[in-house]
Amino acid sequence: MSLERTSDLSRPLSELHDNEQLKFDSHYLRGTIEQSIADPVTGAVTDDDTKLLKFFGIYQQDDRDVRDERRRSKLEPHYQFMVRVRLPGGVCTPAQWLALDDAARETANGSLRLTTRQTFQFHGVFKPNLKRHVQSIVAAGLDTIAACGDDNRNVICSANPLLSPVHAEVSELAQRIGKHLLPRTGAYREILLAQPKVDAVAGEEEPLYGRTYLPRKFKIALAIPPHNDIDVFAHDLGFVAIVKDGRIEGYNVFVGGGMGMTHKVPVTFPRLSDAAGFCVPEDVIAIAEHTMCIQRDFGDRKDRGHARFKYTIEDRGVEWFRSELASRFGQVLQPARPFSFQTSADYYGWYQGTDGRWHYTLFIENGRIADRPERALMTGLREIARVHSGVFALTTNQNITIAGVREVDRPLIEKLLRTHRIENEANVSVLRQHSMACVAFPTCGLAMAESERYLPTLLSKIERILEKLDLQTTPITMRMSGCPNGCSRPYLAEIALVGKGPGKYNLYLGASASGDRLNALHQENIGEDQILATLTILLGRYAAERANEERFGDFLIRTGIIRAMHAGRDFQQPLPTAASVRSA
Ligand code: SRM
Ligand code: SF4
Repeated sequence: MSLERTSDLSRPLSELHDNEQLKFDSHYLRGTIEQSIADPVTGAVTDDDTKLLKFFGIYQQDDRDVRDERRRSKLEPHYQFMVRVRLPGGVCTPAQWLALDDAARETANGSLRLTTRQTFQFHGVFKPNLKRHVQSIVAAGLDTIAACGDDNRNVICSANPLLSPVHAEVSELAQRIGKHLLPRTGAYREILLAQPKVDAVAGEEEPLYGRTYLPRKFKIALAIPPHNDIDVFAHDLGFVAIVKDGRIEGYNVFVGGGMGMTHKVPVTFPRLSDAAGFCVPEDVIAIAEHTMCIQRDFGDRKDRGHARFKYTIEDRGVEWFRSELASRFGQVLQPARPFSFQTSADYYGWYQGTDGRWHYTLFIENGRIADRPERALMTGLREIARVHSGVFALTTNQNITIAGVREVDRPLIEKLLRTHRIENEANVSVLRQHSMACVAFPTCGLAMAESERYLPTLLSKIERILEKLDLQTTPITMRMSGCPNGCSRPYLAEIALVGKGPGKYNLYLGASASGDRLNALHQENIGEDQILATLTILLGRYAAERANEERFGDFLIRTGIIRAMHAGRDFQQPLPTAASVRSA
């Protein structure tokens, strides 16, 4: 692997990944998207335009449930698009909620999907509806720019801005960082919003990104201790607010986190970020910009499997980063300051903010908002949006907080929750409240196994085990991903299942509950029977042997059943475990 500087300006494009040439030649992401969308012969766009459209929050997909059937019938795949909204900080107004709900019904598959990065996804948007769909999002005062692609993604932060002045300040900062790092190309407006072309020289330059943008996606997150709801160590760049007497003194800066890996390719691995230092609030945006630009210039542009910032940091070290940052920023980061996290879970139900207003965090199973016979979630939330005077704050655990409810309005919101049978208490076990699954089938082109559609059933079976052991009120984080890319941040769950093939998963165990310790591979390629058998044994031991208040992940580490993993290169190796457990 090369440690040379690898930005588009320093090496011939011919030596780099094909995507670099594509970006370079795309005229700031225009490519032939316009023609591809207009082509009536196919429901798809060209391969190159598929890659470029990602920069605008749009993924081409096909319905994998009918892929084989259509192939047999000699039909092209059932092409459709996933559209992801850019929502820095995860906040929208009730009016925006209603507009997105309308868009889901009119030009998508009738559901909304809350993501692990605090935003909305639409699935099942067909090509003839694509522009109209995006335009309806933009008409609501939102957009989809840079929600995907080799750029700075949605900036996420501790969820609810109305909880306290500190939360409001962090949320506002997340929005400012997101805005500052936005691509400036006019392609989005021209092609998707049908606005007139702007002057090529004045309007289309990308001062931060250049013609080849970033080597890969770049993710920024801001956390407010003691709550690590955003899993701050899982992101390329993390800021942890250091709060004293209700005032933010500054932020600890963490670099080089990420989840994605490829099965059986040990040079790929999830990684927790390293502390790089402390900065004052006024410097955050400059540090975010410089850090992103360091990755722009030094990230691997040849091997996309090695192109995330976590590999730049792993290869070069955090001291190298500190000095590179200092040379660009003109200042050395101060030493990181002490802080501690207690949990990465959401606080559910009703709670009060510093100004006396109420907030209700509603559990949304795997983030999917749709009406089911037993639970009219989509209708219920629409009815709430019609009367709610605060905001909706999306959490990175795929849930929603109905935020800023006045005392006088609380009975009405409670009534609507009850009428549509969507309140937490009626539906959700403690285990389920601490669970997440990525989308996977039928839309995700990379899925190897089911996730969103399977986790609810599996949880019901694990709930029965917990009840027998009298553990039903004990919080345990459980996450599932349909492939090792880790979109549900599974490597930070106490119990994680990562898809290997149809019905088969790798079982990872032993992460901390506060998001500062990765789990480790325990069993490979196992099906449901084996999963339940293993968990029955381990949870049984936990029920019998745990120390007071000890979390399941910590118990597994303390007893040596799982060896703690902090960073990488040996993450994919199966670990030695107690014989009794191994034979389960
Ligand atoms: Fe993800 C790719 C869904 C959060 C790591 N992710 C995908 C795609 C777009 C599949 C594709 O490339 O064709 C998935 C679309 C599925 C679908 O049908 O909707 C997808 N990722 C999701 C979401 C919707 C999962 C969810 O259930 O909520 C999340 C959307 C977040 C958002 O709003 O922006 C989502 N993805 C994540 C996270 C979690 C996070 O960022 O906190 C990760 C791990 C963190 C990280 O980036 O390291 C993540 N997604 C990936 C990767 C692996 C990247 C890597 O470094 O190797 C891929 C594959 C890729 O980029 O090549 C991927
Ligand atoms: Fe798709 Fe894999 Fe992400 Fe799940 S983890 S959404 S299967 S890319």
